[in-house]
Amino acid sequence: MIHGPRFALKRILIVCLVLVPLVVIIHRKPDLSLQNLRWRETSAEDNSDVARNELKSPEELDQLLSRLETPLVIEAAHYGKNEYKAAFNERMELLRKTFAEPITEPKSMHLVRPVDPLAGKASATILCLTRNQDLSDIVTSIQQLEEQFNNQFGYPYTFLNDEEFSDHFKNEITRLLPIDREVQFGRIDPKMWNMPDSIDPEVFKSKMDQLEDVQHAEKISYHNMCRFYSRSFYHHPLLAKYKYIWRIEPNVNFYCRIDYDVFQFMEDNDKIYGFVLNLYDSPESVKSLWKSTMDFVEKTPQYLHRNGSYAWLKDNVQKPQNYEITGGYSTCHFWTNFEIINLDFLRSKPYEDYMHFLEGEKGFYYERWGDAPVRSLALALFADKSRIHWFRDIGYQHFPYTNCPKSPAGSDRCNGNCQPGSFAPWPSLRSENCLPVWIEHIMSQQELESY
Ligand SMILES: Nc1nc2c(ncn2[C@@H]2O[C@H](COP(=O)(O)OP(=O)(O)O)[C@@H](O)[C@H]2O)c(=O)[nH]1
Ligand SMILES: [Mg+2]
Repeated sequence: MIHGPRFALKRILIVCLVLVPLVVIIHRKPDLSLQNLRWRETSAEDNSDVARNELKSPEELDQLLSRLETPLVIEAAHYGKNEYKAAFNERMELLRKTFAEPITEPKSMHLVRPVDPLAGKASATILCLTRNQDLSDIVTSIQQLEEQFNNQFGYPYTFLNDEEFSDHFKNEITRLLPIDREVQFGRIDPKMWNMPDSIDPEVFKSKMDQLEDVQHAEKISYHNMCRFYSRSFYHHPLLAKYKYIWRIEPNVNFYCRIDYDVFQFMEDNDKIYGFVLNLYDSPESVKSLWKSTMDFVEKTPQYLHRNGSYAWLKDNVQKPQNYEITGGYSTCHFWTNFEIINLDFLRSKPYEDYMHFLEGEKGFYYERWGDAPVRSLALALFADKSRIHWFRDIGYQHFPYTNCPKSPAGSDRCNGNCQPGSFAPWPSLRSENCLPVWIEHIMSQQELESY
């Protein structure tokens, strides 16, 4: 009798402990299916490999390392012209079919609309690295991004430059945006930007003379930019308070309205990286990057993610010469002029250690390593592939490449200024598209069905 009320109290407590969180979950995310819940659980678990020091066994590490040594299609090394053509056509057909499907926006779960109290509230900024003379080109990019997305969400802008922004630049940008919009202008510390002392300018020059066919190889400023975007930008004090950035560049086009908060989408779906275009690179620009990366991986194999995007790195079918020249890297990479990044990934130990190692390899100057292949290698090796999202719905162009979704009949979401499924103005560039590898070998069923 004495224990009766206590027992009842205990029961009430247990019921509350179980029911209250359940009610909260159901209330917050009314459309969470069991499948989605599982997806969240899996990616959260996988992501914490390094952080939780979940050591992989020597056998598992051997398996992962051997996948990094194995080309995607072993027989492709002996393909004749006809076999190559058949394989290439199959990939183009996959692209054609994918882009023939009308889409709007992720069917996902819970999209945050402009009226939602969470709209515009993610810890995020739109990031533009520009020079003063790029003003008119960055204005056209911003006008379109505002019109298609940001006038509904009001995310702040951060402008960075290796020189001081002129008053003219700052005034024009401020005039362009609504009066209450937060805008920051920052100068980059020369130590973050300039060629470091470890690089010998004479050696740099002689190496670049040999790379004359590689775009921008002769421009020191381009090397500075690639190194900055690879290993430094996320340390800029103006970005310290943000978790996400959306990078934009001068002179890009946005063709379709985005009526949901993409940063909240990243957060809600546990994504760390969003891209729209995915290409092969000039192999001469990254001739030793794969070898350096494998040296790093051999020193730190525990950083490898067991659900990494390895097949994408190992494609040897479409550009066998790239695979050959780099000693085993397809050169597939996310085209980083558009990227939405969870900066926690860049600030993580695997990424930072990798950047430190690459800096010592000197390829930002003695070759012309781009931030795109560097970022892509880090993501493919150290991140769970299910946390990388192809924003199929974002109509985008940075010359000469385009991502142009097809809309359902009657939809006015896209403005008609791009041809659905178009990729490049010249057919000869079709082979530069690495998206078919991503679609076929990396995307899960869930991702494939997410539009
Ligand atoms: N402030 C500054 N920005 C640069 C410099 N070089 C390139 N950028 C920026 O870096 C990004 C990439 O440069 P871009 O010329 O578009 O390279 P591409 O797209 O690879 O041809 C753009 O946002 C440029 O505005 C530079 O020397 N100074
Ligand atoms: Mg550009």
